[in-house]
Amino acid sequence: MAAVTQELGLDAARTRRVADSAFEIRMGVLEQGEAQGEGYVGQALGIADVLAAVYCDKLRHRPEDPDWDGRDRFLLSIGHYALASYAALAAAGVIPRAELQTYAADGSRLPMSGMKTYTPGMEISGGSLGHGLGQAVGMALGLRLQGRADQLVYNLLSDGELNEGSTWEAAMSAAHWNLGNLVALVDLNGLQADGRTDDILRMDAQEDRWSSFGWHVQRIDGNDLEAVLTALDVATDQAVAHGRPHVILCDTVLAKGVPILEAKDKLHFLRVAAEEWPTAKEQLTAGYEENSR
Ligand SMILES: Cc1ncc(C[n+]2csc(CCOP(=O)(O)OP(=O)(O)O)c2C)c(N)n1
Ligand SMILES: [Mg+2]
Repeated sequence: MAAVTQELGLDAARTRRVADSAFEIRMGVLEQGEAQGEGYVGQALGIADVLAAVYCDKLRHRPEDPDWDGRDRFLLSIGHYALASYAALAAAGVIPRAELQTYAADGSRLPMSGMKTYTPGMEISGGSLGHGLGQAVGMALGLRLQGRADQLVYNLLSDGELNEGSTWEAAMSAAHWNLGNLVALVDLNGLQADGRTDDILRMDAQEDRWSSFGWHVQRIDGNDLEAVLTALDVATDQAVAHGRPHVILCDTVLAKGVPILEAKDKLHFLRVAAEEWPTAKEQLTAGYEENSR
């Protein structure tokens, strides 16, 4: 990793720090899955590198004051990815790590689908797909109207949400309003609830689609931390009050980093036998140590 980092001009200590956070996020995802015996674990492991780069490097926020007015916004439109956000919020110090044990339990602040009113640091409620980008457009425009376009709005959406007309209405609006302070991150994990994304509604030429809607487009391997950091740097360096909105299309691998889970089918929602969780954690740790050498 060090050689590639140098070649890209990234600071090695920075990449290492974010890689540590990605490991912490993945472990937090497994801890939540184990506590509940099930959950949307596959997509959370897949998007962990992107969330580590956003929450533990790029996002301007104050962990001890999640409602700080000067913060950047991170909107999770895919409510079912909430355990990924919770693990990221714990890694960023917004919620206590031990609280991850309460994932999806009665009375918990960490419901199975992300809710603004329950969890510190959650900007919107998810669950009904296809609404996140529209809300992000409203927030980015609102911040600009208040003269605060230096505060960025990030929105993580899924490839399933690209089937929603509302996503493309929002994409058109963002370009119409020249929202250069908006960064959309799309998790292209190739899967939806009922099958492969390509089988349900064709998803080809994503770069061309976004670009024809007026967006600045980058497509990356979303599990390559250097690529993620570089793409985010490019997007945020070019973030301006009036300009093209940015989309980073992230190809990710479901259950990345945990071979026994990667090998499963029905990865949209995983039920895992109690005895498999310790193996999953061991595999995650072994892979991380291997990559850290
Ligand atoms: C408007 C709306 N339609 C349908 C659903 C049901 N639903 C929940 S998750 C999901 C899959 C969406 O695709 P994606 O987020 O890409 O799935 P994943 O990658 O997590 O498997 C669907 C259709 C929903 N929550 N909201
Ligand atoms: Mg998907």
